[in-house]
Amino acid sequence: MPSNKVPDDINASEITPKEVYLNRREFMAASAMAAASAAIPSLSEAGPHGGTPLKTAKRVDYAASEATTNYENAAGYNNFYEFSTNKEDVAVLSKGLRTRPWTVTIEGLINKPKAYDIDELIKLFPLEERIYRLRCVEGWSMVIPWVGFPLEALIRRSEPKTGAKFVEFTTLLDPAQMPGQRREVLHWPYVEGLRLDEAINPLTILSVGMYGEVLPNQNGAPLRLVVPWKYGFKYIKSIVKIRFVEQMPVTSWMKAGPLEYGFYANVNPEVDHPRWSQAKERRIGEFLKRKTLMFNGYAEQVAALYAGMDLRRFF
Ligand SMILES: Nc1nc2c(c(=O)[nH]1)N[C@H]1C(S)=C(S)[C@@H](COP(=O)(O)O)O[C@H]1N2
Ligand SMILES: [Mo]
Repeated sequence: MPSNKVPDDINASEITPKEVYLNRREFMAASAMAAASAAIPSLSEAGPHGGTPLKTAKRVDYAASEATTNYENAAGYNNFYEFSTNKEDVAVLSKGLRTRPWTVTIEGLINKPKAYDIDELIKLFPLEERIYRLRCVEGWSMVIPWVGFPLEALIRRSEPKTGAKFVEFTTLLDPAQMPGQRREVLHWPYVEGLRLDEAINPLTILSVGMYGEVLPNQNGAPLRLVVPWKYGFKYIKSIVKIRFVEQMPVTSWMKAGPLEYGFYANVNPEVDHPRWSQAKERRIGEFLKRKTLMFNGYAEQVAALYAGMDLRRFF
């Protein structure tokens, strides 16, 4: 069940002076370079945030140099209903999630179905750093330096058949490890989906890390989707299955609130949520609200995907 309250304003403890995160950003750039020049990191060599450093082949800033959200907020203010509906509790409750060994099954309408071990999967594709805005449907936003690889690379390798029109993603189902799954907060397991052309768009990545290190559990370790022109709920975490299908998948949020959470979920300041406006957003770490951008600022890259579609109807 989606939360029934209009999102709270971000409390004062989350507001970080600009100098602090700008310095952090420079610090991050330096540490990313240090990580890149290091030998293959072993688990004992933790990065500045305590995670294993990841090597990236290239780095592109898709957030117009807007300040990167500080790590403590990105890793401490999380939506991950499998653990808790309280954003501040997710980090602690997800600490024990076992992310190794981890299998990701690629199946459905493809010529090359396969169960990949996560470490095998990660080694197949060069990792990149992508700095993207993330806009949650609740009205807050962040700028995150993700580490990942284009979903397109995995899709090409899997050779979709002509009947494949959509891609369905599924999160781990394990109530023993995920206390939130012991309650019917959502229809478990969490399911999300993309149209195939959205899935192969160059902006779409599978993320395995952020801030130069492996993903913290609360951010969706070991593998999560990142689709920066869509609302945050599309960024499904801790993926165990990717299935190619002919029909549009019915996602967990569509089941929870079909009039509130559509399949497309494109960020659109002109189409309000039934219970609140989507015209503005509060960037975590900033005081004044800023205007939400069409397709979260990525219209140039993705608007053509929706040419001729009524975006009020296909919300
Ligand atoms: N499996 C799963 N994935 C999920 C969620 C969830 O509850 N379960 N929440 C979504 C929502 S609403 C948002 S805004 C983002 C938040 O990602 P973050 O915690 O890394 O900022 O994760 C998305 N992915
Ligand atoms: Mo969200």
